[in-house]
Amino acid sequence: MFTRAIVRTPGENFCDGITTSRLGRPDRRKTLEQHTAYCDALRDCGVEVSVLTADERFPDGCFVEDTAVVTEDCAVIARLGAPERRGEEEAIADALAAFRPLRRIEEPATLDGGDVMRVSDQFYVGLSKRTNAEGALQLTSALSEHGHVVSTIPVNGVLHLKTGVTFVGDNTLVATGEFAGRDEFNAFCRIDVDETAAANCLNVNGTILVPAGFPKTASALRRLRRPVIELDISEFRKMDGGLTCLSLLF
Ligand code: CIR
Repeated sequence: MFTRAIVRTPGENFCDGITTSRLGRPDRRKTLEQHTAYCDALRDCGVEVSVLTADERFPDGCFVEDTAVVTEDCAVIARLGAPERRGEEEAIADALAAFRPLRRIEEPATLDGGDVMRVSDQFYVGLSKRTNAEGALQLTSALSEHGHVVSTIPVNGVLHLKTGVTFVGDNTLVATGEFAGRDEFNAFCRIDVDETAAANCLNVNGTILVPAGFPKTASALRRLRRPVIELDISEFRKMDGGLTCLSLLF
């Protein structure tokens, strides 16, 4: 069960962050409304939400997931793969220090939390443009001390591993594109979706948050007989972000 979340309010310059999408510029008012609705949904799932203020040095700072990997034993502070995002992790490390002993990913390693998918004691780490093999190795060293197992998965066509595949509980993965039908995931029940932006779902204490606008994925998830909340995150998608990216849950 998650009891806490850390999120960060999108800054005035959110639209100056990194993006490959061609969906246009985020609207400031809608961005803030969607962020507030996201925080409310986390609270509805029983999570106490700490909202950090924006830091205008970091337009991508609201995508806090990338800055750390938090387990019940420790918080591993990331060294972000995009050089212009480095530094975002410091405010997060300060916030997490109250709750967990900190470990750090050190140069030359890079690691973004969006590349780390946890399934119980198993961690899948995507080797992507943002996360390198040394990053996976250093994460393995930090987590294996606590009995966790880490394996790597190549990521080619999307930003992060969890852009294309997420674990929603009940031994079930939601997967799209290069991750649908992948051998490494044969042991799971699978919801393979062709709505590519819909695979980034978030399981919060048994409730599944799914991005709004993807009816096939939402109805496949409802068949799991678990509560499903659809959240509009159109403005975050414009900056390549999804549901998991917006919080650190622990
Ligand atoms: C970036 O390119 O780093 C941000 N604009 C989006 C990060 C999204 N984070 C995530 O998928 N975990």
